Amino acid sequence: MLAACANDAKQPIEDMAPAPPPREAKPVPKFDRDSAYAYVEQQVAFGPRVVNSEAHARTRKWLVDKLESFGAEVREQNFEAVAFDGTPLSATNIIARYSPELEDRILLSAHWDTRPFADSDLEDDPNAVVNGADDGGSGVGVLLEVARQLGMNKPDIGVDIVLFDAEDYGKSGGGGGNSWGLGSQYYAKNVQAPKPRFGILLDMVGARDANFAVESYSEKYAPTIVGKVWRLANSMGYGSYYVNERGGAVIDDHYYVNTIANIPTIDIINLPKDAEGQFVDHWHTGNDNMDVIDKRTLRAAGQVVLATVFREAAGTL
Ligand code: AHN
Ligand code: ZN
Repeated sequence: MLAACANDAKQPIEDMAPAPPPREAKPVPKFDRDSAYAYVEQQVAFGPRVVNSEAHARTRKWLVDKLESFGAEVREQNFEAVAFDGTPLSATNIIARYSPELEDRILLSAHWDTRPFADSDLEDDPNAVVNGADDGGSGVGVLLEVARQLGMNKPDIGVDIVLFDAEDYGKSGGGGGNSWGLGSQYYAKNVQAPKPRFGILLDMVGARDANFAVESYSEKYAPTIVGKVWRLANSMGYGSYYVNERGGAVIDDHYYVNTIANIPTIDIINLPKDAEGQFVDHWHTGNDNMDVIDKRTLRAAGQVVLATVFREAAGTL
C-alpha cells in the first residue's frame, strides 16, 4: 500500500484513475432457521418430488410462487432428458434472479428433485420411499430463506438462485456415466450472460452435527472460494460444521457447473467421518425424513451463504 502510494506520487495527477466510490458495507441479514425448517417441512409434505410425478409438479409451482413472492425474477428452464434406465424425464430447473441488471453475480444452487428409489445398501425395506428431507429438501429450504432475506435486503451484487431438477435419477452404484445431475448439465450447457463469477451448491445441509468436509472437486476447481467460505464460517463460530478436513469427490451438480460452464463452484455437503458409506446413513433410505433435520445445521448453511454474498458484495470476503 505504501509502496503503491510512493509510485503513484511520481505520476502527474491527471493520469491517475479516479478512486472508486467507497462501497458502504451493508449488514448481513439474520437467517431465520425456523423459516428454513418450515420450507423443508412443506416440501416433504408434498410427498417425494420424483420427476414426472404429481407431487413434483405441485412442488414446482409452489417453488416458483414462493420465489416470486420474495421479489425474484423467476424463469422455469424446461428440458427433456432420458434417465439411465430409459425413462423419459420432463424436468425443470428453476432460476430466480436478484438484481438482474448487475453484471457481477453469484450462483447459489441446490437440487429440488428426490430419488425415485431407496436403493441404499442400508435399506432393507423394498417398499421404502425417499422423502428427501435432507437430500433435496434441506438445500432448497435454506435457499428459500436466503431468497426471502434477499427480497428484504439487496446486496450490491447480483444473485442467481438455481434449483436444479433431475439430479437424483442416476444409476445406482458406480459406472453411471453422466446419469446424475441432468438438470445441472442442461443449465451448464445453456448458461446465459451475465454468467455468475462463482457458485455455491448446497446438498444435504440439514442433518444434526453435519460434517462439511471439503469435497474434492470443490478443492480442485474452486480452491479460492473454498478458502474464503471455510475461513468465514470458522470466524462466524460454525467451525464444528465447516471442518478443515478433506472429503471425497462427489459427482454432484457442481461438477457439471465447474466442468461445462467453467464457473468455479463449491459443494457444501455433509460427508460424515463415521458413516458406513460416503454419505449420511439416511441417504437414499426411507429414513430421510423430518426426524433427521436439525435447525442449527440449516442455519449454519444459510447464515454462511448470506454472509458470503454480503461480504463479497462489500469487497470484504
Ligand atoms: C453419486 O453418487 C455419483 N452422486 C451423488 C450425488 C447426490 C445424490 N447427491 C445427493 N444425492
Ligand atoms: Zn440423492
